[in-house]
Amino acid sequence: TDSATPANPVTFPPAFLWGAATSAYQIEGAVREDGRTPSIWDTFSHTPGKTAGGDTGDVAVDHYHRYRDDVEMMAGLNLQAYRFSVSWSRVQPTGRGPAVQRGLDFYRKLVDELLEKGIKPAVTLYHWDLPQELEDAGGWPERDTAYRFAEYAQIVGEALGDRVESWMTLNEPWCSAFLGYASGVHAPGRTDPAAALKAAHHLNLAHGLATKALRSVMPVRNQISLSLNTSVVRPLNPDDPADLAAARKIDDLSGGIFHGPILHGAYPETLLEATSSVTDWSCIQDGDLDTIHQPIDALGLNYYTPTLVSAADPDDKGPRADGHGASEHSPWPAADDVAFHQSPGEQTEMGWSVDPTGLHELIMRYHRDAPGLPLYITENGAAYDDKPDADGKVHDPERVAYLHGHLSAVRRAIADGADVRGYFLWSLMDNFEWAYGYEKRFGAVYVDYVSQKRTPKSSALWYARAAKAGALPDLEGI
Ligand code: GBH
Repeated sequence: TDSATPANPVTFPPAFLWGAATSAYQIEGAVREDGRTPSIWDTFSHTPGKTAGGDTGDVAVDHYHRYRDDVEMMAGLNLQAYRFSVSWSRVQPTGRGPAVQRGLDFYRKLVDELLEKGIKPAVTLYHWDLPQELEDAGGWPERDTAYRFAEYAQIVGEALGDRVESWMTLNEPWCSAFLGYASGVHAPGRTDPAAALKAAHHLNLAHGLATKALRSVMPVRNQISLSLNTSVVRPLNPDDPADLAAARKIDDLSGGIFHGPILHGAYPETLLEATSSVTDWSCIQDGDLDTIHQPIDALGLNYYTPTLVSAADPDDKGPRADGHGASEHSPWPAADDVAFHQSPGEQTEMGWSVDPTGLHELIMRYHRDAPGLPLYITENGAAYDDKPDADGKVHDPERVAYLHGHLSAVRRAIADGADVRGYFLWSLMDNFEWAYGYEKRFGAVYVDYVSQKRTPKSSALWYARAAKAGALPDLEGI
């Protein structure tokens, strides 16, 4: 059930991993230090009009200088695992060639601090910050970028493979391809649907090539995976075949386009047909699908909210619920016949509806489609309008309820047979929320952006108790 009582707590398997997640550009700052060069997010955030308030990641939450204190804070919050990403242009400033040791050293030191505190590091190699030089050479729509990524993966794998067991190649390739190259609300801000579809294929190829490269340099015990943000797509009217077709199309464009080749070695036929007016898919070369279809050791799922769609009159696009800032350009290629609707129910500060049933549905889907593959929830969380009280404490009962609801959904999926091994709350602390800048706070820990002071919100304290007990504390007194 969803409501834990002291007599009947929602308990998790003992080995279940309680973690939190961040990404490099969102927290590190220090964008010009130790040889780091600009990534596409430096360029984009410094382009007027691209982010709320012109916010940039120049300082972010200064984690590059505060990582020791941050790890100590994680330990104080009983975290068992920490998922972070590596900034490619810190390691390979031009996106190619030899590594900068000072860049690698930062991650070595971070990992050593984590291990010393008994916190399991989980590394994401790419959380959207392509070296600008590679974008100048064509970016993800260019095939060579996939080979550059594999080279970078090998460098980081060689440097950290002895002490990091958990590896993710890509975070949410959907966002990289379609928010970056179709709607343009993310870096590099291009609005070319054909380029976005090519980017998607090259991201898949990059994942496959990097997986091979990592295997060639790392101990066999290490686990390789990636994090997908497959939409949980719901048809407005489940009895209307046109709405079901719309849902199918968005499911292909958000999920099948990645898990098709990665898990099953093929793109869905329905996807290839639906997008044929935009691309002939000649970017898929002989052997690519075999390369992409590498065995992986786990799958990471990121979930925030479901997506509600119906069929639309192509001339009257209808409402578009797009959680990523206004753009006249859709992130969905060849989907003018789909209308997007606000999902029912309570909403977070992002305008995203709170619906834990979607997380259960998502997990069960991969439990069925990828039998035997261990699953991790690599991101889940919510933005709320958090402010310190007069006593300096930050009370965020909505976030506690959000976490309780979603963790209960994870527990239900485990009871239903799914092999979910862990959960990473998004995010450890408030940070640079991409196009929304610092306006949206996803952290369990509050950050004062002037003093950089960290204050655990009540959700962080609640989650710390859950992590320690391996069970969800009830909501009394929150
Ligand atoms: C994640 O992206 C990121 O990995 C993380 O860096 C970020 O801070 C966090 O979530 C919070 O945003 O309505 O058409 O846009 C999540 C991005 C949000 C993408 C929901 C898909 C729904 C489809 N996802 N979105 S649409």
